[in-house]
Amino acid sequence: MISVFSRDHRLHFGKYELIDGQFVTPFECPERMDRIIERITKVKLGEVVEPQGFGLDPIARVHAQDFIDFMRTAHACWKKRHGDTDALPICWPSRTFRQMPPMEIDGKLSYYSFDAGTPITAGTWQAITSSINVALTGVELIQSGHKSVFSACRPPGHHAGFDMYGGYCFFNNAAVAVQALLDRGAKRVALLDVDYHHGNGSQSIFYERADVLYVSLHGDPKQEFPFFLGYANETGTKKGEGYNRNFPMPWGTQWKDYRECLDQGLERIQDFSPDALVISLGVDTYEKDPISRFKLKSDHFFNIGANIAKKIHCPSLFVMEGGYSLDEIGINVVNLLTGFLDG
Ligand code: SP5
Ligand code: ZN
Repeated sequence: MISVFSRDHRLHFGKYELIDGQFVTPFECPERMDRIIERITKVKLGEVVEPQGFGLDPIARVHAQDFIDFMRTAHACWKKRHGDTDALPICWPSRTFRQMPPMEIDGKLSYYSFDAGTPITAGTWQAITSSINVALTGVELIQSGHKSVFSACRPPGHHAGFDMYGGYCFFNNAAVAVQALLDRGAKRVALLDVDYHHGNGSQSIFYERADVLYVSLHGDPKQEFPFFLGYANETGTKKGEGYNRNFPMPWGTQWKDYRECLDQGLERIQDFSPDALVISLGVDTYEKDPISRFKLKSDHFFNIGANIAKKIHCPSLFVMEGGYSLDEIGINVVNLLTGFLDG
């Protein structure tokens, strides 16, 4: 399988995220991607190519223009006020507040974000635009005839919504890829999200649409981040009614139960008969993941890939999302991809 990768991911390297009441070095760190690429090279999964540039237009197909402009200028504005530190929000326009961006950068960060775990740094803009190019180069390769491609996106994307960042995500790489596939001729695209966390951004972006089926397997939002979306009764609205499917699972979920949900999700995708499949590939369902609570073992990622390949027979683009166990992230990602190739 061919992979797309850019060294620019290293330019996004926050010093702090707020988690469990403490500021710690972010779990979403450059070493994650280094480990993945190391493993891909070691097992000779296939060629690793650099991304082409696609500009900002494909991003604007999914994200608000004011949000894109904010992202481009956020750290420079922050630096003027506070120096070259991580830009982090400190309060949010919850419920009875007015929903409008204020003038000052501190308030703008709050308006456009939903958590304090997602620092913006001097290099974030270049890293997130490169990450989008990595996803879009994957689309290009799929359209030039590759049956499957791995886009080694970092930072990840599935928590990022129309005009909102958070959960380590800024631009939604998978959603931009889905929209690009549609804009280049696909009639229906399925987005399968196997990251441990619900992809609230991906769900909300496509929630009213019937040309994109979103299927997600994740930690139950009544227990788990992002807490406020991802319930089973969220099935889509308007034309999108029936084109959103959530499989929330409790803490401690093991392969047996996970597999049943995966099978149901894949059956729904089969019924949809998509022209292309995008997989939001997170491996934070792993038993030793430091911030998650599912119990999948490394071998099970092989099974996930194989089950996808057995049930869905259309061009498939894998877009990297989460996974924070540095010692096994490479093994788990490559297991899933090789399982898919062998399946
Ligand atoms: C892309 C992705 O996987 N984003 C995940 C963002 C998770 N943010 C923090 C979740 C809070 C986890 N709390 C458990 C702490 C374990 N000690
Ligand atoms: Zn995750």
